Amino acid sequence: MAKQEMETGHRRLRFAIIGAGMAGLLAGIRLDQKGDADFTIYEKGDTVGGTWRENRYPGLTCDVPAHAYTYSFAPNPEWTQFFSPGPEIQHYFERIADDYRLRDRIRFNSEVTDCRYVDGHWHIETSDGCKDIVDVVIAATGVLHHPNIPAIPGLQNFGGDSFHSARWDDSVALDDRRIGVIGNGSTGVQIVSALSTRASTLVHFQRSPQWIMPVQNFIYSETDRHAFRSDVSRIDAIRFGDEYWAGIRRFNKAIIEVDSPEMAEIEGIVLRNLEDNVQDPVLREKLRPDYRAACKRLIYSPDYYEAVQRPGVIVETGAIEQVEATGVRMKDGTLHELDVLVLATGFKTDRFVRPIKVIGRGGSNLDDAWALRPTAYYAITVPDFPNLFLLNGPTAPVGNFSLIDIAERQWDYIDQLLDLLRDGTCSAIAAKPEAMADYEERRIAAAKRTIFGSGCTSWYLDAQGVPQTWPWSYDHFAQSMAAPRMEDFELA
Ligand code: NA7
Repeated sequence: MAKQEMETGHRRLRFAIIGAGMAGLLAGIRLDQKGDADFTIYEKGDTVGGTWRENRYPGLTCDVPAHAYTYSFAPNPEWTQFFSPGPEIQHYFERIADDYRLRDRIRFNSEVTDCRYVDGHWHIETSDGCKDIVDVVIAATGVLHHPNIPAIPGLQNFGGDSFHSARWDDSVALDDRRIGVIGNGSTGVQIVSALSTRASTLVHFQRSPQWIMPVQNFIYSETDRHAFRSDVSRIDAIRFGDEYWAGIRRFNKAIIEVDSPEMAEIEGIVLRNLEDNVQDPVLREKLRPDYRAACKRLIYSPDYYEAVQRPGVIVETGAIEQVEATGVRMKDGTLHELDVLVLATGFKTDRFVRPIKVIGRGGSNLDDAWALRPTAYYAITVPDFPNLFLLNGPTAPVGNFSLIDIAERQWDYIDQLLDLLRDGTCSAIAAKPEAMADYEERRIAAAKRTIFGSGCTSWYLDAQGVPQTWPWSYDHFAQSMAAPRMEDFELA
């Protein structure tokens, strides 16, 4: 028996983790804690953090309370606000990588290009010429990181500075300049709120209006942080407390029971926010959506309505004709002259795992398996792709709650499957095709009934117009992750 097997009592497995964002770091920490020392985290970027590394735009803030958007095992008394700013979150993940001694396990600037399942092992290739052969692949590749560049004619002709929100150019001056922002998802709303006091003029190009949930983002003072440092139960009271979880359950019920009192409450709040806080009736009508609240991902903002009512801020709802050297031309002939044009136009949200070429058992290609829509059995495994496990993959819960909590629960599930590899019960495990088909049939039927399927466009919808989300209750998700249904798996 090898030395590690004697120490841990289980087979030595080699792992490749793809991505050193929130989920990839989690996988590394958990494997290490379990005694699975033989893993490499492959990261295409030059540091950890994933989405928080890539997004650096002004106003970037997580819309999940800071103390809930942390690993359960690594509370952070240092958050300075109820909703943390992006740079603090990036700093947190950098610190985690140091505290858990992960940096030596991460191969940076190494983009995985190929994963091929050959004779019971995954053969990995990276852009920097690395080849690896592993037993298990953990795909922690994230959801929102392939920028969607809109097909607006003339974009390349713009004479000023232009970039996507996730490719922010820090060298570009913003103060007292004429700035345009296309897109009003969470990103566009946060950017406009942040720049409304800095730009000389700010044009927010809005294709569809958004419902806005009013929130307060209060500061944690040094006294608060000292209290968190000296007594972690104060942090636990926030992240594990009844108030936070009751809020999650209420919101979750609203999403899945669209005619519930919980949804009526949300509708009432966002409608009052619009009616009470936008004074100009013309602007108010421009900002009024014609679809139900939370159909698109609900935007939480303390100050968007205030921002768009500042002098020099224009909400432009006309159709864009083209981009010209000096600005954006509308179909009615209006030209908005601009120095800076920000594309807050979202992401290609069907790219899960891709563009990595993934070839599974018998030559199955993940691109083919996902030709209709990306999906996975309980969001974790795909038939014919044994020992490949997804974190925050397709059909996992999304909504205004912590993806860290989701990934931790998914890891607990994956870990139970890994135990079967570790103890020699099997050397390969994947969901049965019939279990996958049954899951998808039930999931799609339920997803269409959620608020996300109630008649709007959004990044939650797949190419067939079906929400690519977990459509049941959060508690059902937690129960499902607590214990895999072993009869749904093929063991080899
Ligand atoms: P989103 O939420 O996908 O928003 C993208 C925005 O860009 C949305 O307002 C779109 O309008 C708009 N858009 C996209 N293409 C165009 C074109 N061609 N012309 C005009 N407007 C366009 O992305 P975000 O980055 O804001 O947020 C993504 C998630 O990141 C967010 O939900 C959080 O989870 C974090 P549309 O509504 O389609 O009319």
